[in-house]
Amino acid sequence: MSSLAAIAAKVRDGARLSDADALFLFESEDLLEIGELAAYANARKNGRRVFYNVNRHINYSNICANRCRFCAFRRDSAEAGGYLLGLEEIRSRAEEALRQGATEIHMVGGLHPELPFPFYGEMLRTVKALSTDLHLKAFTAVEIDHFSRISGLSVREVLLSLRESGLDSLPGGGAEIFAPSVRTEICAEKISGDRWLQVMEEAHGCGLRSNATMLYGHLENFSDRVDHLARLRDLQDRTGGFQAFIPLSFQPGNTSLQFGRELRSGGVDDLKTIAVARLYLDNFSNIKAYWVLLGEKIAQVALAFGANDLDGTVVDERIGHEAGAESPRGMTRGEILRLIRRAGREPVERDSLYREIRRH
Ligand code: V47
Repeated sequence: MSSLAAIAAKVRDGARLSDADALFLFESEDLLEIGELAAYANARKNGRRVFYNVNRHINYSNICANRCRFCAFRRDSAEAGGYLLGLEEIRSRAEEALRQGATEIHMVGGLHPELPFPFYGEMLRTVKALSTDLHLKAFTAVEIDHFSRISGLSVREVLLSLRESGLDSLPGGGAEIFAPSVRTEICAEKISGDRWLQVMEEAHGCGLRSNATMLYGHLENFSDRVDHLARLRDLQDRTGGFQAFIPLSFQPGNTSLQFGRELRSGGVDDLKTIAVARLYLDNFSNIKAYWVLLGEKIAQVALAFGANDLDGTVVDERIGHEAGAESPRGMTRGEILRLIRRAGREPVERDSLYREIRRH
C-alpha cells in the first residue's frame, strides 16, 4: 500500500517508486508535499542550477497525412494555410538564429505526403553547412517511421543516413499517450506507442540521444499517465539514451478535442505532473518545464517542483500557439535569465547534450 510517508521514505533513501506510488501521487491532493519531495530529489541531482539553451524552432511544413485530434497545427495539402518552407527560407531562419547566438535548431514538421526521403537529408545539410557547431535536433520518432516507410529503408538505415547529413539528436515529440485505448481516440493514424519506443531504442542504439514527452490533460486518466512513464523508465533503464523528459500540457484551442476550455489541465495538475515525473523517472537527469505550454509563471514555479530545465529561446513557436497557448512565441536570453534568477536559482546555459556553456 502506498502512502505519502512511505513514498517520502523511499525518496530520502533514493529507492525507486513503484507504479502504485506514482498513481497514489497523481491522485493525492497534497500538492505542496509532493512538490517538496520532488524539489529534494531534483536538488540532489542538480543543486540550484537551472538549464536553458539558446535555440530556434523551425517547423518546415504543417502539411500532415495524420489527423491527430489534439493538433491545431496540421493542414491538408490543399487546405488554406498549408505551407512547406523552401531550403532557402530554412537556411535564412537558421542563419538568423546563429546571429542571435543559437546553439541548436529544433526542426520538426508534419508527415508530408509528397516529399521524398532525400529532401530531409538535404534540409539537414543546408543548415549544417552554416556551422558544424550548430546542433540539429530534428524529426520525431513519428517522422523517422514515416521516412522508413517512404524510402523502403529500415529505421536504422534512415537514422544512419540522416546522421551522415548532420542529424545530432531527436526531439521527444509524437509520444502523446502510449495507452492504446486513448491513443486510438486522439491520434488513430499515428504510429503506436510500441513503435515510438522501438524507433527511440534504435536511435539510442545508433548513439543518437533523444528526449521523451507525454501529452497530458486531454482524455487520459492517471493510470494512462503512469503506464506512459513506466514504459519510458523501462526503456531508459535499457539504453540511457533519453536526455530529458518533457510533460506537454494540452492546449485545446482550435482542436477537435475542445469541449470549451475545460480540457486545459490547470496549474495544479501541471505542477503535480512535473513533480511526479521527477520522483518516478529516477533515471532521467532532466525534467523540462516547457514554458511555451505552461506559461512563464507556472514554468517558473515548476522550478520549485522538480524541474531543472526551462527549454530555450524558441523564437517562433507554432504548434502550441495554433492551439491557443498564451505564452509569447519566443523569449530572449535576458527574459529567461530573469525568470530563473527570480526563482532564486542559478541559470546555466547548456548545449543540446546538457554540457555547460556558461554559468551566470
Ligand atoms: O508531438 C500537439 C504536442 C508535440 C498540441 O524534445 C500539443 O526538446 C499541447 O514535442 N497542445 C511537439 N501540445 C512538441 C515537442 C517538443 C517541444 C519542445 C521541446 C521538445 C524537445 C519537444 O507537441 C507533439 C504533440 O505531443 N502537441 N498539439 C496541443 N494542442
